[in-house]
Amino acid sequence: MTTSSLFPVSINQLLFFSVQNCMEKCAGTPGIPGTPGASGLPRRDGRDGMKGDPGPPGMVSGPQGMPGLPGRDGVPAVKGPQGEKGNKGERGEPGPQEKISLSFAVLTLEGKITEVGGKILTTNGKEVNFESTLKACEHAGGSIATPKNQEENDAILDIVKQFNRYAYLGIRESDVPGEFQYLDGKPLIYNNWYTSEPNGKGGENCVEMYIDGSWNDRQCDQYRLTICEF
Ligand SMILES: [Ca+2]
Repeated sequence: MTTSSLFPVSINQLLFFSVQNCMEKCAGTPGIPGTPGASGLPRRDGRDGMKGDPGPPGMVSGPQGMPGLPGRDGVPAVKGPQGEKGNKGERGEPGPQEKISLSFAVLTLEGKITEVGGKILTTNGKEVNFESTLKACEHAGGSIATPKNQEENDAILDIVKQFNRYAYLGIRESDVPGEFQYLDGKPLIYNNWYTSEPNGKGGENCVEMYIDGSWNDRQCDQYRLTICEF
């Protein structure tokens, strides 16, 4: 007996059957992945592309920029013209000397003081005898009015006429009757005797001025306007 006799199908049929069955029912384990292939050689650059469209407009710079640095100093200004003169201030209080000058000016305006040739003539308005006149003027720091020229005589006359009173002069009869002299004994260098004066001949030792400026020898005990010179 042979193998063929024992099995109804041949071996080839079994193998075929076995492979076919395995392809349909028996999956195998996956194989190991192969290694990556090497990179290819670089290609040459392509040709330039077409020009693109223009981009959108840029942003306009905003208003809130950073403040700039301070500017440099300007050119110095030229000095302007001088302003107008201000109003005069109020007059201050007069000083001692100014008070004297002011008093003098007031008295001059009132005719109580007359200045002539550097000599000042004034009166206190009182009528006293000759001796009292001498004392009053000396007490004031002056002396009795003594005209030594026409100008001074006129100045004394102004006061006499203003008060309408006669006034004794600084002239006195000397030891020689009828001869008059200054109080210091010096001879007269000027006179203005009224007509027929002096006529006292030793009885009228003093001299008075009339209201026309002329002179008359007269007793010394009369009350006459006190006029002093300084
Ligand atoms: Ca006389």
